[in-house]
Amino acid sequence: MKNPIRVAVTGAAGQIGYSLLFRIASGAMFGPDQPVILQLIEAPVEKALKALEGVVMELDDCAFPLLQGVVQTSDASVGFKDANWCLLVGAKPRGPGMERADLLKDNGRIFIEQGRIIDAVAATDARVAVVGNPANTNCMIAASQARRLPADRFTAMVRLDQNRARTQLARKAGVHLTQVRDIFIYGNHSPTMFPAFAHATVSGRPATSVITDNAWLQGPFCEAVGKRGAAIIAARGASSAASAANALVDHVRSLMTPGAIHSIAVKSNGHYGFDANVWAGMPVITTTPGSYEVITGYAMDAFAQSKIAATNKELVEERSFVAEMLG
Ligand code: NAX
Repeated sequence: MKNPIRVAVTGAAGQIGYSLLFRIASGAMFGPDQPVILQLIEAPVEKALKALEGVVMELDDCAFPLLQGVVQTSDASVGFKDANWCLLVGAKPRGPGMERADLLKDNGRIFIEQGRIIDAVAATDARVAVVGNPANTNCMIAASQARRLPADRFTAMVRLDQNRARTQLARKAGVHLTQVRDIFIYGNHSPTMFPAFAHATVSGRPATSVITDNAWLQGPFCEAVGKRGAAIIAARGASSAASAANALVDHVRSLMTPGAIHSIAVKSNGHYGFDANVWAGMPVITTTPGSYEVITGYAMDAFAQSKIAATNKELVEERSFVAEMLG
């Protein structure tokens, strides 16, 4: 029997948590022979903690063979203790009439605190994946607090956007989505993100030679991927949850699979013209479990450069709203 992986999850009683925890405990994230211990962190709010109790009762009732323990707490220093993976799903939602700058600052305070505590108490090999919005900037903020853990351990999720883009291309081309490869997301997890269709392939051929409607690729395709979250809210009356949880399973599983090529938001280091020190979506290849290298070789045409410039501008602006918090 392998040693269990300790997985800390914030926002564990929320919508995404409710789809996510059962998949982690069933082996979908780390594999069918990898035991896990779930360390579930909720806000210190009675309703949330009560809901978490119910979720833990349901985890008990699943009798998952791989689940070796569950911690439930509102104390982040207990929840992140010795965690190998820290999945930061909980965040403050945007309230009615709330300015984007205020949302960034409110979440900034949460992610400063969580980044500091993770750096102090998580396992030496800890990896952090941020889902709570604004995910890229929250990730940058958490990483800013790390002294022990290197910045490349902090990633944010753009995999839902990659999965959405893959399905849209497959539909347009009239093929099964497994025929679509190498579609990567650049920039912010927001409507400014850029799904770089020029590098994608469909059935082994360049996507642009299979889908020759360039106006569709540049317009409705990019827009549909960027605004898919809003379309789901309009249809379902609630934001994406099961698909977001599924994307996080994909994000972590790809990061644990050497050779996997996928999109994650990482510290830019100036790649593809992104400002150094913002966290931007880009393609990576997993090298060893949990580690990756950015794939830097994709050429960007004028259209792609303009899309990257726009999403970079938004990331730089988000950073400026919280600059004084970063220390
Ligand atoms: P919910 O509002 O259902 O759940 C969030 C949970 O987080 C709540 O239970 C709340 O009590 C908890 N929480 C708040 N502050 C906390 C803190 N400081 N510590 C621990 N827990 C805390 O939201 P849900 O639908 O689950 O979405 C969670 C986050 O994911 C949101 O920020 C949402 O915007 C974001 N999303 C990100 C996506 C992505 O692709 N990166 C897609 C889906 C989703 O919209």
